[in-house]
Formats: sequence, C-alpha cells, structure tokens
Amino acid sequence: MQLHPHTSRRGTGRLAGLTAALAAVVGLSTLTGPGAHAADNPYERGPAPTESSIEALRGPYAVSQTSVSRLSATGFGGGTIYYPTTTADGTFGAVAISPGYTALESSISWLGPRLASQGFVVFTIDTNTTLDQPGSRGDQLLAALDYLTQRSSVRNRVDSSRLGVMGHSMGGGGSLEAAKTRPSLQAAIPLTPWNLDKTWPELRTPTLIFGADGDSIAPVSSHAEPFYTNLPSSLDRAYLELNNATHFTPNSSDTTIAKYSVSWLKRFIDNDTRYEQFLCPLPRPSLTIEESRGNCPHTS
Ligand code: 9J3
Ligand code: ZN
Repeated sequence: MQLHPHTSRRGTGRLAGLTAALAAVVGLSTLTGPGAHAADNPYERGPAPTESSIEALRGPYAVSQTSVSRLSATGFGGGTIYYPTTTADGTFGAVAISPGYTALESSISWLGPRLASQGFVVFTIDTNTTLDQPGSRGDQLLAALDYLTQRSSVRNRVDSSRLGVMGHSMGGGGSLEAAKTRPSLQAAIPLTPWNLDKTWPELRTPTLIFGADGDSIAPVSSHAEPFYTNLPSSLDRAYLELNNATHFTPNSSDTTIAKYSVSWLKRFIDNDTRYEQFLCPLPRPSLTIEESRGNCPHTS
C-alpha cells in the first residue's frame, strides 16, 4: 500500500510525524516502560528474557497489591491481587490461582509477586470453604477472574481476553475444570494436581502440568501423568515432574516452578515467542527435573 507522505497507519498528519521523528531521536525506550522496544506483538511486555531473568525472585516490574475481602467476593472467598504498579505499559494478562484442600491463599501467595513482577495481574484466592472439591474450585477460579476483570479496582489494567488459571492439588484439579468450562482461557498450570476425573479431552487451553516425584497424596501415576496423557494430543501441553519433590513443593518459593510457569504464561497469554526458548526443546532430566513430556514446537 502506498502511503501519502503525510499519512501513516497510526496517527494522522504532522503531529504523528513529529512523534515518530522524536521517538527515533530519543529512542522509544525513554517513552515507555521497562525495556520497551518496537514490538510486532501487541501483547509483549517487558525486556527480552534470559535464563537468569526468569529464575529471578523478582522480574522487571515493581508490584503493588490490594486485598479483596471475603464479604466483597461473589462465588469465591476473596484474596489478594498483585499487579504491576506502572500504568505506562498498557493492560496486562491475568491469572487466578487456587490453593488446595484444607489450605488457604497463604499456601500459594509466593506466586503473586513472583509472577506479577514479570508483567501479569495475579489473583491468589481463598475458596468459599477449605473443603471445596475440584469442580467447585474451577467455578471459583472463573468467578475470581470475572471479579478481577469486571469489578476490581484494577479492572482497567487487565486485558479481559488474555486470562489463565493455576492451582495447587485440588486447586490444580480445579484449574483443569476451569479450562474445561471456559475454553477461551489462554493458559492453565496445575501444580501437583488432584482430581477424580482423569480424562480431559475437552480442553482447548494450552496446559502445563507439574508433578512431584515423591507425591504420596496425589501420586503422579494416578493424577498428573494421566491428566497429561488424556489431554488432546493436538493441544499445546507439557508435563514436568519435579525431582526430589513432594505434594507440598508448590507451597514454597520454587525456582523451577516459577521459571517454567513464567515461560508458559508469557508464551500463551502474551503470545510471546521470546519465551519459546525455555520451553522447547523440553528441559532434560536434571537435579530439579525428573522427567519432561510435551509437544515441540508449539502450534498455537
Ligand atoms: O488439595 C489437595 O491437597 C488434594 C489432596 C487430598 O487431600 O486429597 C484427599 C481427598
Ligand atoms: Zn474427564
């Protein structure tokens, strides 16, 4: 297409031309957020990642938090929203995270600032009761995402079309239930998940399942592994089995969980192919990873 000298795809006339010229002179990064550059992908956030940046305790974004009281919540038990403080980088994708059976939000709260500092709005929730089963936890994750995008004080910071779910144990089983219910979800990450339903052919959401080699509460042989195997083979999916780990490994800060979760959320919520290098080829067995399975390259 021929562009008139004084028109372009973005902006109109003299002012846009002046802005472009100014940006060229001073560099776009002085005008926008952390490590910004002219990106083809409108959902890309933050600087180019490295092995050390995805392993770091905190990513490039400063994080703020706000609590959601149980009384103000509908369909879940309240929680805490962690979000990038800046408003200079547009909206962010978001993820809701459920704890497991008998557990509170505090059992998964380490993921809030860890993931938000990489450029996501993260909602760690309490459930209605600590005894709720995976199906209910799935519904509650979806209610929390609806609260986040429609009613929360940070709703204007969230891109409601780019959402994901995570959870521990029955909360991980709940994240599979949520993805089954709402196929528009862009990513699911069950952490040492537990569910009586072993078959997930309905899922259309790219799913990364973490198992733990020493899990005696949700043994991988009857939970994480069959869940992975019974996802559609056409789906972008992965299974990472943590080495020297237990059912409760996801309840404390864990760099292996963090680095691959960040990469999965970036790759599928932000469509950020800069993170594909950490997911494909699959990580080889190591001191931290007992086994890995998945399709490479990814197809969505
Ligand atoms: O959420 C979980 O930790 C599920 C594991 C469990 O206690 O299952 C027994 C019913
Ligand atoms: Zn099923």
